[in-house]
Amino acid sequence: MFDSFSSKISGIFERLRKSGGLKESDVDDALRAIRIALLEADVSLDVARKFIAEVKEKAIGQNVIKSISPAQMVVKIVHDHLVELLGKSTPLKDNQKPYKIMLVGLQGAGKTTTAAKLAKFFSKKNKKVVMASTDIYRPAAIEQLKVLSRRVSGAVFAQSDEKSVEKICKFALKAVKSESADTLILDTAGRLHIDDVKMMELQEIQQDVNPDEIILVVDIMTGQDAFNIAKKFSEALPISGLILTRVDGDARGGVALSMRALTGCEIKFLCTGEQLDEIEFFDAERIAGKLLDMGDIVSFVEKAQENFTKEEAEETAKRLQAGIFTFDDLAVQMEKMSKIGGLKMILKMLPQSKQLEDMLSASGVSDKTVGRNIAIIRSMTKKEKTNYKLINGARKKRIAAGSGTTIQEVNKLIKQYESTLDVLKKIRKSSMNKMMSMIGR
Ligand SMILES: Nc1nc2c(ncn2[C@@H]2O[C@H](COP(=O)(O)OP(=O)(O)OP(=O)(O)O)[C@@H](O)[C@H]2O)c(=O)[nH]1
Ligand SMILES: [Mg+2]
Repeated sequence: MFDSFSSKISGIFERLRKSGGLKESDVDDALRAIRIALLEADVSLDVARKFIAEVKEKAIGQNVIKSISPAQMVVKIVHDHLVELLGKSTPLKDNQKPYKIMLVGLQGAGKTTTAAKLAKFFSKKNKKVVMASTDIYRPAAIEQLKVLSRRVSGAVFAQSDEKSVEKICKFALKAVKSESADTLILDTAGRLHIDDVKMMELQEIQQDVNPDEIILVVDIMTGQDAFNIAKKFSEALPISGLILTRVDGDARGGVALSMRALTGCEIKFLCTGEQLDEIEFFDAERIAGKLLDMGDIVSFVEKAQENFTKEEAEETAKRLQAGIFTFDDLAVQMEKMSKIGGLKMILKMLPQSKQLEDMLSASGVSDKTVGRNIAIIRSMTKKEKTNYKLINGARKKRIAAGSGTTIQEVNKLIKQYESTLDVLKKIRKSSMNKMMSMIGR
């Protein structure tokens, strides 16, 4: 569903990221492009406008810490806003027994298929499921659910000869009791239009069954109509959540994006095909991550925010500017970088990463050796750390023994440190400050 929206939006961020130094106009351009992508995905104009305005306000007010490029920050802000827009759903209360779910919706929305999918979903969670249908109107509708129920191992279809909705409900509740079932899934009849008669029948079922969830099944292909359907049903029944079906097509992703904002209804599941396991629990975080396809950046920014303070960053930058880079500095850099997910990931994400990669490969720092190298540095004396030329053969032996490493490893680290100093000297005059601020903070 989200494929084209997702690829558009990641394209926008890709360009933003490549632009390196970021001007406000770059952010503006990106936000404009995101707005268009939202509208193309069928997000309503109001929702798209509000979304962009909020992201912009947050982006401008944000204290961007320097380890993060502004582009990364924008990705993070957009991500968080997407999560908010999609809306987190409350966890299922399926620990209570019996847990009764009633499915409602317009004709052809996918209720019966979804009933079977849910039965399978809960069966897989080792719940004993009873399925029943009150659709006495469409010929073979009850049979349809019965046939589907055979494909759900362990589920019981409450087969009754009753012809009234009320009696079918009673029969279903009895089956739940006699089977000592955990879950009841009750399918109801769909109608072409929302009318009072239909709503009254549903209200009566609600009173008879007293369900824990009344879930509205909405076909996402109905587009903007989906909002009206949700509103109308909510007016008549205490809808506890939505299940969106036909989320397998590419278009109309905007319905999912704007549903929460426009109706206040929680989305509980997405159905992505006709097969019984094509249903997934609605997880706003995961969907936002998928939409942006930039989960790595989002978690990087989070970790960086946790691990680096602005003051620390400024201090490091000052020292580097003055040409000071001791073994302690190296240890701090290595430690911080390993904390925020390893060098490779950082390099992948930073602008100007080619230059940085050269520098780091010259310094020979790799994720694997970080722990051992830090141990070596900890075994050095204060003087050794600031003046590596003091480290002679005897000292190397002591350091190796103290850190549980070998003299070769100590030599290697010193060599790496030397070449880092060399590289630092070379690039200091140009854009060093900027670049080091990126790995350092
Ligand atoms: N592609 C796709 N098709 C679906 C999905 N869910 C249901 N369908 C199909 O949609 C058609 C209608 O589904 P039903 O489950 O019978 O819909 P209903 O709401 O029970 O219909 P009525 O009982 O007539 O109101 C069937 O052909 C299903 O296979 C979905 O998520 N994706
Ligand atoms: Mg049906």
